[in-house]
Amino acid sequence: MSSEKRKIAYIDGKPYEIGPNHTSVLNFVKSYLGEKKVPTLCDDPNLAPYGACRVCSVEVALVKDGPTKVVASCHTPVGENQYIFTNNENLTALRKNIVELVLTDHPMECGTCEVNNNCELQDVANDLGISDHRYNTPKQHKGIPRDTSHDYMRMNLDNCINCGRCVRACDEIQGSFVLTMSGRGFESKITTDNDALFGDSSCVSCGACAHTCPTDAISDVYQSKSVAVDKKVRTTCSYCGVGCNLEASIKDNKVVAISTPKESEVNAGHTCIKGRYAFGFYDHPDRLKTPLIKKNGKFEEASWDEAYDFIKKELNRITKESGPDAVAGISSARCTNEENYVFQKMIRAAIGTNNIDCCARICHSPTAWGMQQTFGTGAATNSTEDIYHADLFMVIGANPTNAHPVTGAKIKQQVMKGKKLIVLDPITTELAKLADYHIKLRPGTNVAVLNMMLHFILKANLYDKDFVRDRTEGFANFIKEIERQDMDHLAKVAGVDKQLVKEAAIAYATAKNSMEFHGLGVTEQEQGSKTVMLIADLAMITGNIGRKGVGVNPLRGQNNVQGAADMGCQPHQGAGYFEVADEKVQNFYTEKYGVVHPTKAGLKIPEMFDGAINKEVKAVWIIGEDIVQTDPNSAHVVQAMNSLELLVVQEIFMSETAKLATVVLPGTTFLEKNGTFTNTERRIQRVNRAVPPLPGTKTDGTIVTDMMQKLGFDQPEYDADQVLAEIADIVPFFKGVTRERLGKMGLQWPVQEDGTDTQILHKETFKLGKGRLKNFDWKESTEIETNKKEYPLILTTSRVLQHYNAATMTRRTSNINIVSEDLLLVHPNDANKRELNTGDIGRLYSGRGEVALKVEVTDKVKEGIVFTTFHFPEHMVNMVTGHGKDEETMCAEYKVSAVEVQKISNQFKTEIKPKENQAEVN
Ligand SMILES: Nc1nc2c(c(=O)[nH]1)N[C@H]1C(S)=C(S)[C@@H](COP(=O)(O)OP(=O)(O)OC[C@H]3O[C@@H](n4cnc5c(=O)[nH]c(N)nc54)[C@H](O)[C@@H]3O)O[C@H]1N2
Ligand SMILES: Nc1nc2c(c(=O)[nH]1)N[C@H]1C(S)=C(S)[C@@H](COP(=O)(O)OP(=O)(O)OC[C@H]3O[C@@H](n4cnc5c(=O)[nH]c(N)nc54)[C@H](O)[C@@H]3O)O[C@H]1N2
Ligand SMILES: [Mo]
Repeated sequence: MSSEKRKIAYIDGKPYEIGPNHTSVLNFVKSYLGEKKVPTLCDDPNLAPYGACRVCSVEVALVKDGPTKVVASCHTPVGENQYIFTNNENLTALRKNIVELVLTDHPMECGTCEVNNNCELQDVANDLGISDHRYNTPKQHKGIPRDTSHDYMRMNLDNCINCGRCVRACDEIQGSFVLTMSGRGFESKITTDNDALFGDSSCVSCGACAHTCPTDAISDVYQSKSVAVDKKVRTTCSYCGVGCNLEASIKDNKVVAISTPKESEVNAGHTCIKGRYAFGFYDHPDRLKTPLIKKNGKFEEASWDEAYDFIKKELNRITKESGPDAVAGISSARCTNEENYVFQKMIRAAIGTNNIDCCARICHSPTAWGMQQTFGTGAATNSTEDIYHADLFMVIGANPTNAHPVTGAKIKQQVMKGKKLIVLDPITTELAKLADYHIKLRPGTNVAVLNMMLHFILKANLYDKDFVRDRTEGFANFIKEIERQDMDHLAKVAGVDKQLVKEAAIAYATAKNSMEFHGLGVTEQEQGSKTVMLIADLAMITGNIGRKGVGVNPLRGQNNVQGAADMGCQPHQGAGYFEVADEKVQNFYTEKYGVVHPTKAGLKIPEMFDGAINKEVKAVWIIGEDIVQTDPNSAHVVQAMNSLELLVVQEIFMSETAKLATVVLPGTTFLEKNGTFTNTERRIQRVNRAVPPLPGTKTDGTIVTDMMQKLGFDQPEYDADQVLAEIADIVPFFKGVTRERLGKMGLQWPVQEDGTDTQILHKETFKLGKGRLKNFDWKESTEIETNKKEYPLILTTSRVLQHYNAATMTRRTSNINIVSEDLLLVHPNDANKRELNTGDIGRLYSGRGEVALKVEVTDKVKEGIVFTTFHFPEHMVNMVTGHGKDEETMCAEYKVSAVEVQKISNQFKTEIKPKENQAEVN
């Protein structure tokens, strides 16, 4: 029992206990007596208390029967022995008068309230018994023209009551500072930065302003508060690994809008342009709606049975002729856990090969592998919520304000409040601009800079002796190897300032809680796994692991890439990360699946491509991954796919890969399916069907299960809950997971049998017992070593906020109006040498291929580096990227390609064909 004294305050005469989350009188009252007990207007629980409108006024006495004072409850702290009075004649009169004054400026005929009774202002007015305008003063906002310039929001300032919630949401949640209140008194109104039209402002379209607006003065184009809907379905976003909780509004069986639920652990009511607005792809006319079989080079429509029978016949033929290892599967990190689970089961148990992989291979496989070597578990050690408990952030090779926008915004907010930030990135990202230490290293030199940081910490004797002694092994050798590193040499190769690295290292080591995040700038490198292990070293020698506000935290990419690997979509590990090379493991799966488990090691994605070209792999089945556009060296991928006898592609759109398929099977989007996704902080969250599958399509889990049955495997009819139960039986860290237990907020694995989940890993001990300190020397990338003479620039590729990977989805939404092409960023000095100006078309080429891109000259990139994205098939940037890969996991080296750029006068079309000399240079 806690010995702490319980603190009590009184609401309307009754005692209530003050809890740790009761910061204001308002949230104290609301938590016990409901939302409606005290009316509010300018308050939003996700924003700092503002105290402007005073509609939430209450009376407070400090002693029983003592004199009372009227206070704004939203920004008055609740205190012990306060006597709070929420309702009396005085208060009603005061509130009524305030709202009547507010209404002076709000047109009674605005209309929102009549349709859906969904206007907060109207609700408050109704509750207070106000039915008409009392004051007849001129309406200050009358006649301000509607601003319809934005793709996703409307501004109708006629309705505005100057509560400032939109401005505060933009500042305090998103951190974009786009909206301001301009003018004074009666003249004051909301404007955008530079007084631009909303659509021309620097708005990032997160929608936080529309979401908080109490009157529809700013509203979503899709979700005006005045439109009545049939129902709202809570689900989880299918873009990035943040895993935002969303609420889909449904009318006539169509998704008409997406918003965020009030309660959400992950995103607290926030989300980004993609989660909130980029859902229009789901019923886009381009959706695949019937199975297709290619005959004589042309797709012909087929029934599901025809397609299944065709595949069955071909698979049987191929496995009979060449054995099951001539078949391979690539699973989708966009699909649910249940779908990934049944797919790997089909490949392993119904077909009989370990040739199964997923996009983690080209994304965070070095993270999973590297962390397994050092800690024993290859997943984020902490929770996103820990951001609030950290004192310093170190962001290495990640651009979260673009790629994980809700997490990025949270970090940004904390940094603006004074927490320290170290960024290692060759690009001046949005976070880099705010960083105390921006180490603008050359791509491919993370190992050099991390060795420097470790060296400076050890030399300054700033390591955590207790942690090193009690929780790690290998320190004696480690310190010797790190101390011998040559700082001047490493600073030179990385192109960084030694002093800056030293200061950053000391800041990381001396902050109370240092929290690390990393992304693809770490993993998509030849020394990717090594970098991950050095990051783990840094956390271990400074004791930044195993408690709140610290840790090693990969920002996993896809919505369910964590889950795809957890479910066994990797060649070397089955569901639950059991090594399939181990005989005991094979016996375990044999018993569970009821068929003999394959013993031969499976192929990784790049090995599947080589196998296809060598005719060892004859059939590939791909679910939701556009390898032609997104894997490196597109021409090589195309060659591999064209070498196959059977290519099955399960897709929602005719992607570049689907075009090469023998059979295309139309799957469904996340809005049409049930199941679970696991986000970057190991949180398993529910995906709930919002609308039925489009006619002609089937959920991906159903397709795979149908096929298993066709192949004669005894798999029950697809039901996501039943599959989840099977997963819980096999995967130890899912032991206590059931759909009911996941509830609204989900659970973070490992989940014990009784349903207890885990926010922080490695608290007392590592899975390996002691953490393993490992050291590595920096080595120049082979890609650079081999090609730098002919191709002196280094290309690094990444993403923009508005588009998502192959962008099959985001290109089919209004996001295309905001960004419609991949741009090539070139440093002014490099541009000068090549007579390139902003707006010119540059020919970007390497030993693999060439593409044409519009150039932007900018010092955002380091000299010698060019930067672009890979979202548009018209550009096909991966024509240029190469076969460099992480030495341990084969993760593609997308962050380092040797290239050259040349000005060209006419735009030429990118063609997917290999350069003749390709064989020598890749
Ligand atoms: N809007 C949007 N969001 C996405 C995606 C998307 O396509 N669009 N994709 C999702 C996916 S699959 C993933 S994996 C994540 C990826 O998200 P992130 O991990 O943030 O990946 P990137 O933006 O590709 O690269 C991160 C940063 O690495 C830097 N970098 C390049 N080379 C180096 C280097 O040698 N060292 C260091 N330290 N940094 C380097 C780049 O400049 C870039 O700023 O995003 C997910 N979210
Ligand atoms: N140059 C360069 N290339 C890169 C990267 C880079 O940084 N630079 N990053 C790499 C990384 S980290 C990754 S993860 C990969 C991502 O590469 P992909 O996984 O190929 O990218 P996505 O666009 O996410 O593609 C998924 C495909 O799934 C389909 N899809 C979406 N939802 C569903 C569904 O529910 N069911 C089915 N059946 N299909 C669905 C979409 O239409 C899309 O075609 O790209 C890699 N490529
Ligand atoms: Mo990724």
